[in-house]
Formats: sequence, C-alpha cells, structure tokens
Amino acid sequence: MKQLLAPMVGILIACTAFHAKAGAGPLRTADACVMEPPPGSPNAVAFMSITNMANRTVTIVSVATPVAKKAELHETARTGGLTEMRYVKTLTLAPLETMRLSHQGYHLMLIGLKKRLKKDDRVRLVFRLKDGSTVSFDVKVCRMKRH
Ligand SMILES: [Cu+2]
Repeated sequence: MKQLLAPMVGILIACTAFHAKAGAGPLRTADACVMEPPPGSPNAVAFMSITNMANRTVTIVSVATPVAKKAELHETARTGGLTEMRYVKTLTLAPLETMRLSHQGYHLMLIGLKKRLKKDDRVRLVFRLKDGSTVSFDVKVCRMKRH
C-alpha cells in the first residue's frame, strides 16, 4: 500500500496544478454557469459539473455567494405529474465521482439576489465542506439557450 501512495499523491498534485484556475481543494467544476435571471427576478439558478478529485468522500454542507442572501442546493423531483424543487441539505461525492447539476436533477439556487446579474459577470460561489474547509469558484453568468 505504501508503494501505491506515492504515485497517487503525484497524480493528485499534477491534477491540482492543471486545474489551479478552477478553485482549490478536492472539488473541480466544469461547464459552470449562473443563468442570467430575467429582469426583476429575485433568484438565479446555477448549473455545473462537480468532480471530487480526492480519494476520499467529500460532502458539501452549504454554499454561499456574495451576490445573494443565500444559496441552496435543490433537487428537481417529479411527484404525481408535478415538478417541484426540494431543498437538499448536503451533497456527497464519492472519490472521483462527477455530479452534474442541471435542469433535471440537482442544481444550485441563488436566493435573494443583491444585484442584477448580467451575462459575463463573475459570481463567486463558496462551498463549505463537512471537514470545515471551503472551496471557492468564480462562475460566469451566461444566457439561457432557447429551446
Ligand atoms: Cu431550485
């Protein structure tokens, strides 16, 4: 086991260096986007892929952002033909697991926007992990594609 650890640490350090721009700690994001909310909307929704780069389980216990009163993890669920959003207390990622936050499943809500978000603005998202550490990401505001 000892012999195995050294190369694994090497790989992790290499990954950290490679992804240095997208936050610190065990989490990496890809395709991250805060949807530009319609004028006057008090809330915004964020989508992204989150990958746990660590060889341990990582649990997100809360999210905060300076641009809104609060940020919540939500799950979109269908019950009896109705689509509703449920507050999700924590999000747990297994080692090397990638979770997609999207329209269908889990997503991040920025509730009580303090300012108008416009395309290409950068929004800081701070994820607090179960071990007490925080991981920050700067996410771009983008425009929703019309279907
Ligand atoms: Cu929601």
